[in-house]
Amino acid sequence: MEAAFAGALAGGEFEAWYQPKFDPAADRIVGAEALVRWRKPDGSMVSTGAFIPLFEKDGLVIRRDEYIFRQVCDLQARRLAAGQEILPISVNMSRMALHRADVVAAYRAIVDEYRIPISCVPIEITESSALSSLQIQDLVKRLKDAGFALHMDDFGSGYSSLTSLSMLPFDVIKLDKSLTDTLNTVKGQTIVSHMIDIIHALGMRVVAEGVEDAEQNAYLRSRGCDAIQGYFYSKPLSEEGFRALEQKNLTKNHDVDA
Ligand code: G
Ligand code: MN
Repeated sequence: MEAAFAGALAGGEFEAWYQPKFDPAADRIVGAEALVRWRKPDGSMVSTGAFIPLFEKDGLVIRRDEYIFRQVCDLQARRLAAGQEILPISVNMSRMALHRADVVAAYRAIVDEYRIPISCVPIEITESSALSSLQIQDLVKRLKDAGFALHMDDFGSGYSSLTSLSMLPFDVIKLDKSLTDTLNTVKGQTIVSHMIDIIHALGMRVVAEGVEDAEQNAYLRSRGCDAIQGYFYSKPLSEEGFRALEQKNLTKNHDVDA
């Protein structure tokens, strides 16, 4: 599997797919998250559930993350050249990046190489390891100093702690799907509603992940959640699918304005 993975990386078999983020109040696309997908030369897709956990422990993940980052910078550069609106597209950075001393400089150099605004490629990091929290703190600060917008991924799951909200300079907090899943209970609503207030009071924005139905969406919208990501609006899409959806969205908004 490891050899297959290295071969796939070299062979360009990894693709960035895009899951849109929507502003629930304005009902329009405000950004996207790039997610890795593996397409075999025969055209079949390898299930993400099957290969992501396998390589989370391996250094190959660092190269995969950088590859996807490059794909996203390339897409943003093409949008810029075409005079299109540049919506931010966030990329995931694995904790494995902690083992690469030059990761911040390398990412910054890629942004410069593609001549894109650094604000259009936010970085998502999971603050999930109590043991390495000092190292995470250092990485997050260095990314921030380099100019990157930072999104805390999967907040509310695993080892993510409330302390990190005050300690780390994130711009956006992404509420984990496990929190969204509790919205069918009054207790779950109470926690999420107050989390949104805390995050706003700290000067950060909130994205809810894994929103799958209209009730969850309506509640989050009523509580002022800044953006929604999940199957309710859209699954991750190929670049082509994402651009088509965006086009439809623009047309829709244009109709409303007219
Ligand atoms: O760790 P992170 O939150 O970056 O993972 C995102 C993953 O969650 C992607 O693989 C994506 O396909 C999946 N995902 C996104 N939205 C939904 C959703 O509404 N429901 C479920 N079950 N999975 C989702
Ligand atoms: Mn993510």
